[in-house]
Amino acid sequence: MSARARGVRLACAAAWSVLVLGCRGHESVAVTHPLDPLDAREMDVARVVLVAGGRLGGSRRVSLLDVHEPPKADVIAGRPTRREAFAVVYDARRNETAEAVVDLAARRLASRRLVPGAQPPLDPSDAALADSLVRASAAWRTAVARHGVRDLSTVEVAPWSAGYFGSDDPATARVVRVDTYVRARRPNDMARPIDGVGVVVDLTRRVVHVEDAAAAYPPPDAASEDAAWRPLPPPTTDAPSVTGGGASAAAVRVDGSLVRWRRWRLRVAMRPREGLVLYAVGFDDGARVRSVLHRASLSEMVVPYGDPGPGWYFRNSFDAGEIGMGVGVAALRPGVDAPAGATFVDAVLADRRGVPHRRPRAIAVYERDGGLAWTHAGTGRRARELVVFALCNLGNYDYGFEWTLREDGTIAHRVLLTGAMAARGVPNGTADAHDSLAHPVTGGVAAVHHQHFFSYRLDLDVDGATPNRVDEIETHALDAGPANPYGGGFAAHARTLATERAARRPLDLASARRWIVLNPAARNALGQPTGYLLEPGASAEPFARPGSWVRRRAGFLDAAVWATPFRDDERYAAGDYPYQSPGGDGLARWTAADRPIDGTDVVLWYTLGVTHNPRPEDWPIMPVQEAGFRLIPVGFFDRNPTIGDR
Ligand SMILES: [Cu+2]
Repeated sequence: MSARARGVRLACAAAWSVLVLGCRGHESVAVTHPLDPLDAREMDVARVVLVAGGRLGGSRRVSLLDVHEPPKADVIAGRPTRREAFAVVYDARRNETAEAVVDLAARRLASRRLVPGAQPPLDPSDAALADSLVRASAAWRTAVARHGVRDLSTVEVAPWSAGYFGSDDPATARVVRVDTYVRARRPNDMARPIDGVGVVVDLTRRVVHVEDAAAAYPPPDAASEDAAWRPLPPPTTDAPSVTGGGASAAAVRVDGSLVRWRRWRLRVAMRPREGLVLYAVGFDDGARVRSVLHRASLSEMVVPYGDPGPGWYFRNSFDAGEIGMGVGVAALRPGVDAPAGATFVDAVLADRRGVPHRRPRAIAVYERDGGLAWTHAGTGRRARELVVFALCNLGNYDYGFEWTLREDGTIAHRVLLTGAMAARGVPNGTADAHDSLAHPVTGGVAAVHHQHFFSYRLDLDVDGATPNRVDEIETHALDAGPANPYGGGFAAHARTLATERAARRPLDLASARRWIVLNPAARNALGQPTGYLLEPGASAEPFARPGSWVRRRAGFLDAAVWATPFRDDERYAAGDYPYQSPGGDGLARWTAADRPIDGTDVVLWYTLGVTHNPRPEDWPIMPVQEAGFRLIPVGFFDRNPTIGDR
């Protein structure tokens, strides 16, 4: 979107819908939207206000600078909203975290508060300080030397989020844990781990504590690293290959955050914490644009590793809340990360000083072939689908987030996992000695078993924000007896989940359990309430024990599905500040009140899991592994909506 367009709106502080792209029949669409991320000019205003008020600069740095979203009620009603910036500022000297809201039109600080005991995400300043403290530590140098590494100029240290294990009070300590590696020659920094050297750094007190495992053996050598990059002999066929995905940008219109493709209308944004966010998603049925999703985002994620030993037990990265998914957004390479024919959308993110930086090609939007749409008796047609894609690099891992919208009303989400697995060194020649906790993947390297959990916040507004409800659908075999004489009978049953506690639900393969968000005030031609159904894909149960620190901190793992009544300030499943958090926050805390959800503006939360048992084929860089879920219309239409479409 142009700065000029934003300026016009800021100047008049008017209803956001006054600026329209033009009308096409019944459709008039605003260029901008109240949930749009801050642009560079707005970030500049926020920074100037914070610095002028003495709230930024010196030992204070920006941890987060993002739009302060206006109340949803105002957005839905189309009422005028204020553009505001939300900043999280960390004062390293005082070890204090503060939140500030800046009124951008008035250029003034609207509010500010300290958040006692809150630790903001790990950032490059923390990493740099941890690096220098570790390198100055005699205990660390001794530990590294014990593993046969003398030349410290070849050694890299990698910071990890600290976790929380009953000590390291976030009110008094800011802790980073550090891994040690021999510097890699290839693009996999995990290839030459110095095993068992765990370092705990308290940045507040500048204290370094080294946990060195008893066994010491040298890290893998350069030849071992190179061996993993040796290609197979070339294939024997000369047939030309097809690359790039054959995408078309021509069918897609992108104006600022607004994406229009066939019947779909949606907004896309790159946000510093959540990464790729979709909002104002609606389906144009020819008469009007019908609301489906108000906002869909990654709420939090966690990656628990199974090895309980030194250097590993703490690894439970909350990659969104402890680092920032959008902070790690990659510039997509046309023809590699996304098809060359895609439309690319830039993002603007602030650095530690609050200075905006343009991040090119943060989001790719394109149409691609969608396979077969439907067919029967010589009729049928091919499907097309719209893809919205972003790629985020979080240290060793890379996560792709792909939303696909189809002409039949389906919204599919896939998360793509690639990059370098976290690995430990093992004595050379180990083939399977570590296979209970880790699996050898190349000479001298074993990758540790771990899980990835992604918690999505799905604010479905099916034909409007309210009243929505959540029904659970289960299918059960009929009892044997006269009503089921041949034993093959089964039937589907629906029940409404009335309150938050009732809506904490596990997956259940045996009953094909599904959840549907319904709007009883909107009916299809058959008289049924219109709805969208959450269809889980492959998933995983957490192996960390109930009551363990990671389970307390990632309380959202206690159920695959949660439902809450909408609240503007309930956005992150593990709470606003998971770094060093002792837990109990987020979904676990909010839903303890057991608020009613039937008839409210329902938010559905879904956590999908991947159990990653490493294999040699995942080394040196993992082929993309994927997991996902679908939102599919149920009674939202009267029939297959693609009949008659061309
Ligand atoms: Cu993994």
